[in-house]
Amino acid sequence: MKIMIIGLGQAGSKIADLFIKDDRKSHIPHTFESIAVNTAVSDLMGLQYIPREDRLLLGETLLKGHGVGADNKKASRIAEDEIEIILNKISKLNVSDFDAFFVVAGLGGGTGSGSISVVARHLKEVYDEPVYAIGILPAENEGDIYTLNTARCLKSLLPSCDATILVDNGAFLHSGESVRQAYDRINMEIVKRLGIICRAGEIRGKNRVGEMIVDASEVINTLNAGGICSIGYASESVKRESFLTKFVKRKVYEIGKASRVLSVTKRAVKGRLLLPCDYTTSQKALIIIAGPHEQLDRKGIEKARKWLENTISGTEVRGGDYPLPKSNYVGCVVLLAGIGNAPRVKRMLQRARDVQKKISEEPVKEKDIDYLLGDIENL
Ligand SMILES: Nc1nc2c(ncn2[C@@H]2O[C@H](COP(=O)(O)OP(=O)(O)OP(=O)(O)O)[C@@H](O)[C@H]2O)c(=O)[nH]1
Ligand SMILES: [Mg+2]
Repeated sequence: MKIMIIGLGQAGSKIADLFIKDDRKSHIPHTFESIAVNTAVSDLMGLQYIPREDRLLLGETLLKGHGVGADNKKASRIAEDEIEIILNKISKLNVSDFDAFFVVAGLGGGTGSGSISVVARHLKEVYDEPVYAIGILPAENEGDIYTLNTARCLKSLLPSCDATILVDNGAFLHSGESVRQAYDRINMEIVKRLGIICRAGEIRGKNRVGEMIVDASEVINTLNAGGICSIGYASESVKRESFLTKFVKRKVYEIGKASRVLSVTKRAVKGRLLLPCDYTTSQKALIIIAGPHEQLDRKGIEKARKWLENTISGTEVRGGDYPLPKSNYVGCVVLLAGIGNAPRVKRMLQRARDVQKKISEEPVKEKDIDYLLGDIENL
């Protein structure tokens, strides 16, 4: 599957840059291409893998490259005014080769939060390919302005793209750790999980063709459920098979493999999802089992698919494998789409409503001074 990533703001650009770093480690054909967009020149300079000519600075005359300072309304206006800069760049990158767009941003800041739905809307107007958002929710301790920005952003983002994969920064914190300290780990989780989903259907030499290939249309059909999506991951280390185990103990090993595939799938769904949510309310799901050939047990994948089908509200669960000949792990990625109940998002929206109310009731200090000066005699 070939994906064009548009990284917006600092979080979005860093994650896009990491997608490219990870992608360039493997052989061509590449899965991801990316551009980065920001209003702060310093953040664009910090990127390493997205070529300089594909890093776009918006609002230069107004902001002089200094950013919008968490003002997502200002960023939204700038993105709307300068959308041609982004669309022109994308049109030069052979869009007909791509299966889908990812627009990526931290939803609590200014630039990414304000521009992500503007970009998604314009891409949908211009291209037939689906547009998926990857949105980073601030951790609950990140402050009121981040919460309000996120709520404003989600209101326009959800209807602007085909599906929105949410990531909760708070879900990945170790105790005593700050959000900043966790960024690299969270970004790696996003790139690892989506990398497996997007690469699973690619043919990369004889030993790397799966028996149950998940091609682009299966990923797109799953994401067609729309709305809010999340992704789970779990893995288990495995011993590589010797000649002896392969032929003499075949039966025993096969039973073990099938139940391993089922248990690793259950752990992926019940463990740390990118967005913690009630997974049973999903409309559609996709399971990918990655690992050495001999571990990708067909019956196990079928069992895992059946189990998930009986677990979620919807009935469409797709499944497939992704051979990684040299791996010592069996990994499982589960994409959950069209999630009906995400308490974390509801809590955040409730808090945003409270913040908005507090702001509208707060006496504005400048107005008080103006009011008091009103009765003072002029010079
Ligand atoms: N997971 C993750 N979150 C990040 C990262 N960098 C920033 N964030 C989060 O993203 C939100 C802020 O968004 P940024 O991307 O920094 O803001 P921006 O889009 O550059 O907006 P302005 O700087 O205000 O113009 C906060 O919730 C941060 O915790 C990162 O590398 N990874
Ligand atoms: Mg920034």
